[in-house]
Amino acid sequence: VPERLAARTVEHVAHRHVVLPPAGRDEWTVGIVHLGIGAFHRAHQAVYTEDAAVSSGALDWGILGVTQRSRTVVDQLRPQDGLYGVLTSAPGAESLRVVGSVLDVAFPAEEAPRVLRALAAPTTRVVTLTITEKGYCRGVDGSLDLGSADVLADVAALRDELDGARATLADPSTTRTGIGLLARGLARRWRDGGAPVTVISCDNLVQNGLTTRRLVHQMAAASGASRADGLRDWLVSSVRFPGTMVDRIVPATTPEHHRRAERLLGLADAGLVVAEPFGQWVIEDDFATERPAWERAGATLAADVAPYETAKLRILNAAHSMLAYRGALAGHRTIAETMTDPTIAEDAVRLIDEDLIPTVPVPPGLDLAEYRDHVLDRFRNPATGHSTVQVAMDGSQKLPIRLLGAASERLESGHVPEQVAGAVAAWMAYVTLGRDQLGRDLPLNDPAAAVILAAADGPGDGVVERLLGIRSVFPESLAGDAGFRYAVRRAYTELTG
Ligand code: CS2
Repeated sequence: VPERLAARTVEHVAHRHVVLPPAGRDEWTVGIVHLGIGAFHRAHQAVYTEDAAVSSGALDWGILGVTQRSRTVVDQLRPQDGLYGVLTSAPGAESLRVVGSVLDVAFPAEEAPRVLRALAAPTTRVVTLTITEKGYCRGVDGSLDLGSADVLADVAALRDELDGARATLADPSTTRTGIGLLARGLARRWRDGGAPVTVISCDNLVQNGLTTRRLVHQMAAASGASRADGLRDWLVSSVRFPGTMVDRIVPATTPEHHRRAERLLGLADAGLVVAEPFGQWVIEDDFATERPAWERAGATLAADVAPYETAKLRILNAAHSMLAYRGALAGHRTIAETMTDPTIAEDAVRLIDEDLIPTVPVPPGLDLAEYRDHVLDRFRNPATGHSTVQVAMDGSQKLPIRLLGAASERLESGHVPEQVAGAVAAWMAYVTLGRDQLGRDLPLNDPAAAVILAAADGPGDGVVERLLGIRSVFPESLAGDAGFRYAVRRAYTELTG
Protein backbone atom coordinates (compact mmCIF):
# COMPACT_ATOMS: atom_id res chain seq x y z
CA VAL A 1 0.00 0.00 0.00
CA PRO A 2 1.53 3.34 -1.01
CA GLU A 3 1.89 6.14 1.49
CA ARG A 4 -0.75 8.84 1.61
CA LEU A 5 -0.38 12.19 -0.15
CA ALA A 6 0.47 14.92 2.41
CA ALA A 7 2.74 17.95 2.80
CA ARG A 8 5.57 15.70 3.96
CA THR A 9 5.30 12.98 1.32
CA VAL A 10 4.62 15.23 -1.68
CA GLU A 11 8.12 16.65 -1.42
CA HIS A 12 9.56 13.42 -2.72
CA VAL A 13 7.41 13.27 -5.82
CA ALA A 14 9.30 13.76 -9.04
CA HIS A 15 7.45 12.76 -12.18
CA ARG A 16 7.41 14.79 -15.35
CA HIS A 17 3.62 14.57 -15.64
CA VAL A 18 3.00 15.74 -12.08
CA VAL A 19 2.81 19.40 -11.11
CA LEU A 20 3.47 20.05 -7.44
CA PRO A 21 1.84 22.72 -5.27
CA PRO A 22 3.72 25.99 -4.80
CA ALA A 23 6.38 26.12 -2.12
CA GLY A 24 5.85 28.11 1.06
CA ARG A 25 2.30 26.96 1.69
CA ASP A 26 2.95 27.31 5.42
CA GLU A 27 2.71 31.05 5.06
CA TRP A 28 -0.68 31.06 3.36
CA THR A 29 -3.68 32.22 5.35
CA VAL A 30 -7.40 31.76 4.80
CA GLY A 31 -9.11 34.52 2.82
CA ILE A 32 -11.93 32.46 1.28
CA VAL A 33 -14.50 30.23 2.94
CA HIS A 34 -16.04 27.81 0.46
CA LEU A 35 -19.38 26.17 1.24
CA GLY A 36 -19.85 22.78 -0.41
CA ILE A 37 -16.36 21.53 -1.11
CA GLY A 38 -17.07 18.74 -3.56
CA ALA A 39 -15.17 17.65 -6.62
CA PHE A 40 -16.25 20.63 -8.71
CA HIS A 41 -14.83 23.28 -6.42
CA ARG A 42 -11.58 21.38 -6.09
CA ALA A 43 -11.18 21.12 -9.86
CA HIS A 44 -12.32 24.65 -10.62
CA GLN A 45 -12.26 27.62 -8.22
CA ALA A 46 -9.50 26.13 -6.03
CA VAL A 47 -7.24 25.79 -9.08
CA TYR A 48 -7.91 29.35 -10.28
CA THR A 49 -7.31 30.58 -6.74
CA GLU A 50 -3.97 28.87 -6.46
CA ASP A 51 -2.83 30.17 -9.86
CA ALA A 52 -3.94 33.69 -8.91
CA ALA A 53 -2.07 33.55 -5.61
CA VAL A 54 1.10 32.27 -7.23
CA SER A 55 0.96 34.83 -10.00
CA SER A 56 0.22 37.81 -7.74
CA GLY A 57 2.27 36.72 -4.75
CA ALA A 58 -0.67 37.35 -2.39
CA LEU A 59 -0.54 34.73 0.35
CA ASP A 60 -3.81 35.61 2.09
CA TRP A 61 -6.29 33.91 -0.21
CA GLY A 62 -6.14 30.32 1.02
CA ILE A 63 -9.39 28.39 1.23
CA LEU A 64 -11.24 26.84 4.15
CA GLY A 65 -13.49 24.23 2.54
CA VAL A 66 -16.76 23.47 4.30
CA THR A 67 -18.57 20.21 3.61
CA GLN A 68 -22.26 20.09 4.36
CA ARG A 69 -23.78 16.63 4.30
CA SER A 70 -21.09 14.25 5.52
CA ARG A 71 -17.57 14.33 6.86
CA THR A 72 -16.18 12.33 3.94
CA VAL A 73 -14.22 15.26 2.52
CA VAL A 74 -12.72 15.96 5.95
CA ASP A 75 -11.54 12.35 6.14
CA GLN A 76 -10.15 12.63 2.63
CA LEU A 77 -8.33 15.93 2.93
CA ARG A 78 -7.37 16.56 6.54
CA PRO A 79 -4.85 13.72 6.76
CA GLN A 80 -3.45 15.07 3.48
CA ASP A 81 -2.96 18.63 4.81
CA GLY A 82 -5.63 19.75 2.35
CA LEU A 83 -3.63 18.50 -0.65
CA TYR A 84 -5.30 16.58 -3.46
CA GLY A 85 -4.65 15.85 -7.10
CA VAL A 86 -6.55 16.96 -10.18
CA LEU A 87 -6.17 14.30 -12.85
CA THR A 88 -6.64 15.83 -16.27
CA SER A 89 -7.48 13.45 -19.01
CA ALA A 90 -7.64 13.87 -22.72
CA PRO A 91 -6.98 11.16 -25.27
CA GLY A 92 -3.25 10.47 -25.19
CA ALA A 93 -2.47 13.09 -22.56
CA GLU A 94 -2.77 12.55 -18.88
CA SER A 95 -1.35 14.74 -16.19
CA LEU A 96 -1.77 15.26 -12.50
CA ARG A 97 -1.59 18.48 -10.61
CA VAL A 98 -1.43 18.57 -6.83
CA VAL A 99 -3.38 21.60 -5.59
CA GLY A 100 -2.47 23.35 -2.36
CA SER A 101 -4.92 26.26 -2.07
CA VAL A 102 -7.28 24.40 0.27
CA LEU A 103 -5.65 24.95 3.64
CA ASP A 104 -8.20 23.12 5.75
CA VAL A 105 -11.65 21.59 5.69
CA ALA A 106 -14.50 21.62 8.19
CA PHE A 107 -17.73 19.73 8.77
CA PRO A 108 -20.21 22.08 10.47
CA ALA A 109 -22.27 19.32 12.10
CA GLU A 110 -19.21 18.69 14.27
CA GLU A 111 -17.60 22.10 14.35
CA ALA A 112 -20.22 24.75 13.69
CA PRO A 113 -18.59 27.38 15.93
CA ARG A 114 -15.39 27.20 13.94
CA VAL A 115 -17.22 27.50 10.64
CA LEU A 116 -19.25 30.49 11.87
CA ARG A 117 -16.09 32.12 13.21
CA ALA A 118 -14.43 31.73 9.84
CA LEU A 119 -17.45 33.21 8.03
CA ALA A 120 -17.38 36.16 10.44
CA ALA A 121 -13.63 36.78 10.40
CA PRO A 122 -12.57 40.08 8.75
CA THR A 123 -9.69 38.16 7.13
CA THR A 124 -12.32 36.21 5.18
CA ARG A 125 -13.24 38.52 2.33
CA VAL A 126 -14.82 36.11 -0.09
CA VAL A 127 -17.35 33.31 0.47
CA THR A 128 -17.88 30.99 -2.48
CA LEU A 129 -20.60 28.35 -2.82
CA THR A 130 -21.14 25.13 -4.74
CA ILE A 131 -24.09 23.68 -2.87
CA THR A 132 -25.91 22.31 -5.96
CA GLU A 133 -29.27 23.48 -7.27
CA LYS A 134 -31.21 21.90 -4.43
CA GLY A 135 -29.05 23.55 -1.77
CA TYR A 136 -30.82 26.86 -2.46
CA CYS A 137 -34.20 25.48 -1.30
CA ARG A 138 -36.34 27.40 -3.71
CA GLY A 139 -40.06 26.77 -3.85
CA VAL A 140 -42.34 26.65 -6.87
CA ASP A 141 -42.12 30.40 -7.53
CA GLY A 142 -38.36 30.52 -7.02
CA SER A 143 -38.51 32.11 -3.58
CA LEU A 144 -37.32 30.50 -0.35
CA ASP A 145 -39.28 27.31 0.28
CA LEU A 146 -40.89 28.00 3.65
CA GLY A 147 -42.80 24.73 3.35
CA SER A 148 -39.59 22.78 3.95
CA ALA A 149 -38.87 21.58 7.50
CA ASP A 150 -35.13 22.04 6.93
CA VAL A 151 -35.62 25.63 5.84
CA LEU A 152 -37.84 26.34 8.84
CA ALA A 153 -35.20 24.89 11.16
CA ASP A 154 -32.59 27.14 9.56
CA VAL A 155 -34.85 30.17 9.82
CA ALA A 156 -35.14 29.42 13.56
CA ALA A 157 -31.35 29.06 13.81
CA LEU A 158 -31.00 32.44 12.13
CA ARG A 159 -33.48 33.99 14.57
CA ASP A 160 -31.41 32.63 17.47
CA GLU A 161 -28.26 33.92 15.87
CA LEU A 162 -29.75 37.40 15.61
CA ASP A 163 -31.82 37.68 18.77
CA GLY A 164 -30.87 34.70 20.88
CA ALA A 165 -29.28 34.63 24.27
CA ARG A 166 -25.57 33.95 24.57
CA ALA A 167 -26.26 30.35 25.54
CA THR A 168 -27.99 29.73 22.24
CA LEU A 169 -25.22 31.38 20.32
CA ALA A 170 -22.72 28.94 21.71
CA ASP A 171 -24.96 26.10 20.56
CA PRO A 172 -22.79 23.99 18.31
CA SER A 173 -25.76 22.56 16.42
CA THR A 174 -25.65 23.61 12.84
CA THR A 175 -27.91 24.58 10.01
CA ARG A 176 -29.38 21.99 7.69
CA THR A 177 -29.16 23.72 4.33
CA GLY A 178 -26.39 25.45 2.43
CA ILE A 179 -28.34 28.68 2.13
CA GLY A 180 -29.17 28.51 5.85
CA LEU A 181 -25.51 28.16 6.77
CA LEU A 182 -24.65 31.13 4.58
CA ALA A 183 -27.38 33.30 6.13
CA ARG A 184 -26.38 32.36 9.66
CA GLY A 185 -22.71 33.00 8.90
CA LEU A 186 -23.53 36.42 7.48
CA ALA A 187 -25.60 37.22 10.58
CA ARG A 188 -22.66 36.26 12.78
CA ARG A 189 -20.40 38.44 10.67
CA TRP A 190 -22.68 41.43 11.00
CA ARG A 191 -22.86 40.96 14.79
CA ASP A 192 -19.09 40.59 15.01
CA GLY A 193 -18.34 43.94 13.41
CA GLY A 194 -19.72 43.60 9.92
CA ALA A 195 -16.59 43.63 7.75
CA PRO A 196 -17.61 43.79 4.08
CA VAL A 197 -17.60 40.53 2.16
CA THR A 198 -18.35 39.15 -1.29
CA VAL A 199 -20.51 36.06 -1.74
CA ILE A 200 -20.12 34.16 -5.01
CA SER A 201 -22.52 31.38 -5.90
CA CYS A 202 -20.76 29.05 -8.33
CA ASP A 203 -23.79 26.87 -9.02
CA ASN A 204 -25.57 26.46 -12.34
CA LEU A 205 -28.54 28.68 -11.52
CA VAL A 206 -30.16 31.43 -13.52
CA GLN A 207 -28.75 34.70 -12.12
CA ASN A 208 -26.93 32.86 -9.36
CA GLY A 209 -25.75 36.07 -7.67
CA LEU A 210 -29.13 37.77 -7.53
CA THR A 211 -30.81 34.52 -6.57
CA THR A 212 -28.48 33.96 -3.63
CA ARG A 213 -28.90 37.54 -2.48
CA ARG A 214 -32.69 37.30 -2.70
CA LEU A 215 -32.80 34.03 -0.74
CA VAL A 216 -30.58 35.38 2.05
CA HIS A 217 -32.82 38.45 2.33
CA GLN A 218 -35.91 36.24 2.40
CA MET A 219 -34.40 34.12 5.13
CA ALA A 220 -33.67 37.22 7.19
CA ALA A 221 -37.22 38.47 6.68
CA ALA A 222 -38.72 35.07 7.55
CA SER A 223 -36.73 34.92 10.78
CA GLY A 224 -38.95 37.63 12.25
CA ALA A 225 -35.98 38.54 14.44
CA SER A 226 -36.12 42.03 15.90
CA ARG A 227 -32.67 42.64 14.47
CA ALA A 228 -33.49 41.30 11.00
CA ASP A 229 -33.84 44.81 9.59
CA GLY A 230 -30.38 45.71 10.83
CA LEU A 231 -28.99 42.63 9.13
CA ARG A 232 -30.74 43.49 5.89
CA ASP A 233 -29.41 47.06 5.91
CA TRP A 234 -25.92 45.71 6.38
CA LEU A 235 -26.42 43.15 3.58
CA VAL A 236 -27.30 46.02 1.27
CA SER A 237 -24.42 48.27 2.31
CA SER A 238 -21.58 45.79 2.83
CA VAL A 239 -22.18 42.51 1.01
CA ARG A 240 -21.85 41.95 -2.74
CA PHE A 241 -23.29 38.99 -4.62
CA PRO A 242 -21.69 39.02 -8.08
CA GLY A 243 -23.06 36.64 -10.66
CA THR A 244 -20.76 34.09 -12.22
CA MET A 245 -20.53 31.45 -14.90
CA VAL A 246 -18.40 28.44 -14.02
CA ASP A 247 -17.50 25.68 -16.42
CA ARG A 248 -15.43 22.53 -16.24
CA ILE A 249 -16.61 18.98 -16.68
CA VAL A 250 -15.79 17.05 -13.52
CA PRO A 251 -17.05 13.46 -13.45
CA ALA A 252 -17.18 11.38 -10.29
CA THR A 253 -13.81 9.85 -9.41
CA THR A 254 -13.67 6.09 -10.06
CA PRO A 255 -11.30 3.37 -8.79
CA GLU A 256 -9.74 3.40 -12.26
CA HIS A 257 -8.94 7.11 -11.89
CA HIS A 258 -7.33 6.34 -8.52
CA ARG A 259 -5.17 3.65 -10.11
CA ARG A 260 -4.06 6.01 -12.86
CA ALA A 261 -3.28 8.84 -10.45
CA GLU A 262 -1.38 6.54 -8.14
CA ARG A 263 0.82 5.43 -11.01
CA LEU A 264 1.82 9.04 -11.61
CA LEU A 265 2.08 10.17 -8.02
CA GLY A 266 3.37 7.10 -6.26
CA LEU A 267 1.11 8.07 -3.36
CA ALA A 268 -2.47 7.29 -2.41
CA ASP A 269 -4.77 10.29 -2.77
CA ALA A 270 -8.18 9.95 -1.14
CA GLY A 271 -9.13 13.45 -2.32
CA LEU A 272 -8.43 12.90 -6.01
CA VAL A 273 -10.66 14.63 -8.54
CA VAL A 274 -10.78 14.28 -12.32
CA ALA A 275 -11.40 16.97 -14.88
CA GLU A 276 -11.33 17.69 -18.57
CA PRO A 277 -8.51 19.99 -19.73
CA PHE A 278 -10.88 22.88 -20.47
CA GLY A 279 -12.04 25.38 -17.86
CA GLN A 280 -13.82 28.71 -17.95
CA TRP A 281 -14.81 31.25 -15.31
CA VAL A 282 -16.59 34.54 -15.92
CA ILE A 283 -17.19 36.67 -12.82
CA GLU A 284 -19.19 39.85 -12.49
CA ASP A 285 -16.77 42.54 -11.38
CA ASP A 286 -18.67 43.61 -8.28
CA PHE A 287 -16.69 43.06 -5.09
CA ALA A 288 -17.05 44.48 -1.59
CA THR A 289 -13.28 44.43 -0.95
CA GLU A 290 -10.08 43.52 -2.74
CA ARG A 291 -10.23 40.09 -4.36
CA PRO A 292 -7.91 37.33 -5.56
CA ALA A 293 -6.26 38.15 -8.89
CA TRP A 294 -8.34 35.51 -10.65
CA GLU A 295 -7.91 37.28 -14.00
CA ARG A 296 -4.23 36.30 -13.82
CA ALA A 297 -5.37 32.69 -13.71
CA GLY A 298 -7.44 33.01 -16.86
CA ALA A 299 -10.79 34.07 -15.40
CA THR A 300 -12.74 36.87 -17.09
CA LEU A 301 -14.01 39.74 -14.97
CA ALA A 302 -17.03 41.17 -16.77
CA ALA A 303 -19.54 43.95 -16.24
CA ASP A 304 -22.38 41.60 -17.17
CA VAL A 305 -22.29 37.83 -16.80
CA ALA A 306 -25.85 37.09 -17.92
CA PRO A 307 -25.16 36.34 -21.60
CA TYR A 308 -22.35 33.89 -20.73
CA GLU A 309 -24.47 32.27 -18.10
CA THR A 310 -27.47 31.85 -20.40
CA ALA A 311 -25.29 30.42 -23.15
CA LYS A 312 -23.73 27.93 -20.78
CA LEU A 313 -26.96 26.81 -19.10
CA ARG A 314 -28.99 26.61 -22.30
CA ILE A 315 -26.36 25.09 -24.57
CA LEU A 316 -23.95 23.06 -22.46
CA ASN A 317 -26.09 22.07 -19.49
CA ALA A 318 -29.33 21.70 -21.46
CA ALA A 319 -27.73 19.38 -24.01
CA HIS A 320 -25.92 17.55 -21.24
CA SER A 321 -29.21 16.73 -19.50
CA MET A 322 -30.88 15.62 -22.70
CA LEU A 323 -27.90 13.39 -23.58
CA ALA A 324 -27.92 11.96 -20.07
CA TYR A 325 -31.56 10.78 -20.24
CA ARG A 326 -31.45 9.59 -23.83
CA GLY A 327 -28.06 7.97 -23.34
CA ALA A 328 -28.96 6.24 -20.09
CA LEU A 329 -32.19 4.87 -21.60
CA ALA A 330 -30.26 3.52 -24.59
CA GLY A 331 -27.87 1.73 -22.25
CA HIS A 332 -24.91 4.10 -22.56
CA ARG A 333 -22.80 4.47 -19.44
CA THR A 334 -21.16 7.77 -20.30
CA ILE A 335 -21.88 11.00 -22.12
CA ALA A 336 -18.95 10.31 -24.45
CA GLU A 337 -20.40 6.92 -25.37
CA THR A 338 -23.80 8.55 -25.93
CA MET A 339 -22.17 10.98 -28.35
CA THR A 340 -21.11 8.05 -30.54
CA ASP A 341 -24.79 7.18 -31.03
CA PRO A 342 -25.56 9.12 -34.23
CA THR A 343 -29.32 9.48 -33.68
CA ILE A 344 -28.94 10.93 -30.19
CA ALA A 345 -25.98 13.14 -31.16
CA GLU A 346 -27.96 14.57 -34.09
CA ASP A 347 -30.92 15.22 -31.83
CA ALA A 348 -28.63 17.14 -29.47
CA VAL A 349 -27.57 19.41 -32.33
CA ARG A 350 -31.20 19.88 -33.36
CA LEU A 351 -32.16 20.74 -29.77
CA ILE A 352 -29.45 23.37 -29.55
CA ASP A 353 -30.05 24.85 -33.00
CA GLU A 354 -33.82 24.88 -33.12
CA ASP A 355 -34.91 25.66 -29.58
CA LEU A 356 -31.96 26.90 -27.57
CA ILE A 357 -29.70 29.15 -29.65
CA PRO A 358 -32.70 31.29 -30.72
CA THR A 359 -33.27 32.14 -27.04
CA VAL A 360 -29.64 32.90 -26.14
CA PRO A 361 -28.34 36.47 -26.31
CA VAL A 362 -24.92 36.43 -27.99
CA PRO A 363 -22.15 37.11 -25.46
CA PRO A 364 -19.59 39.67 -26.71
CA GLY A 365 -17.07 38.05 -29.02
CA LEU A 366 -18.69 34.62 -28.97
CA ASP A 367 -20.04 32.73 -31.95
CA LEU A 368 -22.80 30.45 -30.65
CA ALA A 369 -22.38 27.87 -33.40
CA GLU A 370 -18.68 27.58 -32.55
CA TYR A 371 -19.53 27.44 -28.89
CA ARG A 372 -21.95 24.58 -29.62
CA ASP A 373 -19.32 22.65 -31.58
CA HIS A 374 -16.74 23.14 -28.86
CA VAL A 375 -19.16 21.94 -26.18
CA LEU A 376 -20.06 18.84 -28.20
CA ASP A 377 -16.37 18.10 -28.73
CA ARG A 378 -15.81 18.28 -24.99
CA PHE A 379 -18.69 15.85 -24.48
CA ARG A 380 -16.95 13.44 -26.87
CA ASN A 381 -13.79 13.26 -24.74
CA PRO A 382 -13.83 9.58 -23.72
CA ALA A 383 -11.18 10.16 -21.08
CA THR A 384 -13.56 12.27 -19.01
CA GLY A 385 -16.05 9.42 -18.68
CA HIS A 386 -18.87 11.48 -17.19
CA SER A 387 -21.58 8.96 -16.40
CA THR A 388 -25.07 9.47 -17.75
CA VAL A 389 -26.75 8.69 -14.43
CA GLN A 390 -24.63 11.31 -12.67
CA VAL A 391 -25.79 14.07 -15.01
CA ALA A 392 -29.33 12.63 -14.84
CA MET A 393 -29.63 13.24 -11.11
CA ASP A 394 -31.77 16.08 -9.71
CA GLY A 395 -33.65 16.50 -12.99
CA SER A 396 -36.57 18.24 -11.26
CA GLN A 397 -34.12 21.00 -10.29
CA LYS A 398 -32.19 21.12 -13.53
CA LEU A 399 -34.94 20.96 -16.18
CA PRO A 400 -36.49 24.36 -15.39
CA ILE A 401 -33.12 26.13 -15.43
CA ARG A 402 -31.69 24.43 -18.48
CA LEU A 403 -34.63 23.67 -20.73
CA LEU A 404 -37.97 25.00 -19.61
CA GLY A 405 -37.10 28.70 -19.53
CA ALA A 406 -36.05 28.44 -23.17
CA ALA A 407 -39.24 26.47 -23.96
CA SER A 408 -41.42 29.21 -22.48
CA GLU A 409 -39.61 31.84 -24.51
CA ARG A 410 -40.05 29.81 -27.68
CA LEU A 411 -43.78 29.57 -27.00
CA GLU A 412 -43.99 33.30 -26.38
CA SER A 413 -42.41 33.95 -29.76
CA GLY A 414 -44.95 31.68 -31.41
CA HIS A 415 -43.01 28.41 -31.80
CA VAL A 416 -43.80 25.05 -30.29
CA PRO A 417 -40.48 23.93 -28.75
CA GLU A 418 -40.56 20.42 -30.25
CA GLN A 419 -36.96 19.65 -29.39
CA VAL A 420 -37.28 20.68 -25.76
CA ALA A 421 -40.45 18.60 -25.64
CA GLY A 422 -38.32 15.65 -26.79
CA ALA A 423 -35.79 16.25 -24.01
CA VAL A 424 -38.58 16.54 -21.42
CA ALA A 425 -40.05 13.28 -22.73
CA ALA A 426 -36.64 11.63 -22.30
CA TRP A 427 -36.60 12.74 -18.65
CA MET A 428 -40.12 11.34 -18.26
CA ALA A 429 -39.14 8.03 -19.82
CA TYR A 430 -36.12 7.87 -17.54
CA VAL A 431 -38.11 8.44 -14.35
CA THR A 432 -41.08 6.26 -15.29
CA LEU A 433 -39.32 3.27 -16.83
CA GLY A 434 -36.52 3.11 -14.26
CA ARG A 435 -34.70 0.73 -16.62
CA ASP A 436 -32.54 1.03 -19.69
CA GLN A 437 -33.04 -0.88 -22.95
CA LEU A 438 -30.97 -3.75 -21.59
CA GLY A 439 -33.14 -4.04 -18.50
CA ARG A 440 -30.62 -2.53 -16.09
CA ASP A 441 -31.85 -0.30 -13.28
CA LEU A 442 -31.69 3.47 -13.69
CA PRO A 443 -31.52 5.21 -10.31
CA LEU A 444 -33.93 8.06 -9.57
CA ASN A 445 -31.78 10.37 -7.54
CA ASP A 446 -33.87 13.50 -7.07
CA PRO A 447 -35.14 15.57 -4.14
CA ALA A 448 -38.62 15.38 -5.72
CA ALA A 449 -38.45 11.59 -6.19
CA ALA A 450 -41.57 10.95 -4.07
CA VAL A 451 -43.68 13.43 -6.04
CA ILE A 452 -42.33 12.12 -9.35
CA LEU A 453 -43.04 8.49 -8.46
CA ALA A 454 -46.54 9.37 -7.25
CA ALA A 455 -47.23 11.06 -10.59
CA ALA A 456 -45.71 8.16 -12.51
CA ASP A 457 -48.00 5.71 -10.73
CA GLY A 458 -51.38 5.12 -12.38
CA PRO A 459 -52.87 4.51 -15.83
CA GLY A 460 -50.21 4.68 -18.52
CA ASP A 461 -52.13 6.93 -20.87
CA GLY A 462 -52.24 9.81 -18.38
CA VAL A 463 -48.67 9.64 -17.19
CA VAL A 464 -47.35 12.54 -19.28
CA GLU A 465 -50.21 14.77 -18.14
CA ARG A 466 -49.63 13.85 -14.50
CA LEU A 467 -45.92 14.58 -14.71
CA LEU A 468 -46.60 17.89 -16.47
CA GLY A 469 -48.85 18.64 -13.51
CA ILE A 470 -45.89 18.81 -11.12
CA ARG A 471 -45.92 22.56 -10.55
CA SER A 472 -42.50 22.73 -8.92
CA VAL A 473 -41.06 21.62 -12.26
CA PHE A 474 -43.42 22.78 -15.03
CA PRO A 475 -44.95 26.25 -14.92
CA GLU A 476 -48.65 26.39 -15.73
CA SER A 477 -48.08 28.52 -18.82
CA LEU A 478 -45.90 25.85 -20.38
CA ALA A 479 -47.66 22.71 -19.14
CA GLY A 480 -51.02 24.18 -20.15
CA ASP A 481 -50.00 24.78 -23.74
CA ALA A 482 -51.74 22.25 -25.99
CA GLY A 483 -48.98 22.24 -28.61
CA PHE A 484 -46.26 21.58 -26.06
CA ARG A 485 -48.27 18.88 -24.31
CA TYR A 486 -48.94 17.15 -27.59
CA ALA A 487 -45.26 17.27 -28.55
CA VAL A 488 -44.18 15.80 -25.20
CA ARG A 489 -46.80 13.03 -25.44
CA ARG A 490 -45.74 12.11 -28.94
CA ALA A 491 -42.04 12.02 -28.05
CA TYR A 492 -42.76 10.02 -24.89
CA THR A 493 -44.72 7.43 -26.86
CA GLU A 494 -41.87 7.13 -29.32
CA LEU A 495 -39.33 6.58 -26.54
CA THR A 496 -41.39 4.14 -24.50
CA GLY A 497 -43.54 2.45 -27.12
C1 CS2 B 1 -23.62 18.63 -15.57
C2 CS2 B 1 -22.73 19.72 -15.01
O1 CS2 B 1 -23.98 17.15 -13.78
C3 CS2 B 1 -24.50 17.99 -14.52
O2 CS2 B 1 -25.68 18.27 -14.45
O3 CS2 B 1 -24.40 19.14 -16.60
O4 CS2 B 1 -22.16 19.34 -13.81
C4 CS2 B 1 -21.65 20.13 -16.01
O5 CS2 B 1 -20.74 19.08 -16.22
C5 CS2 B 1 -20.92 21.35 -15.56
O6 CS2 B 1 -21.83 22.39 -15.35
C6 CS2 B 1 -19.87 21.76 -16.58
O7 CS2 B 1 -19.35 22.99 -16.24
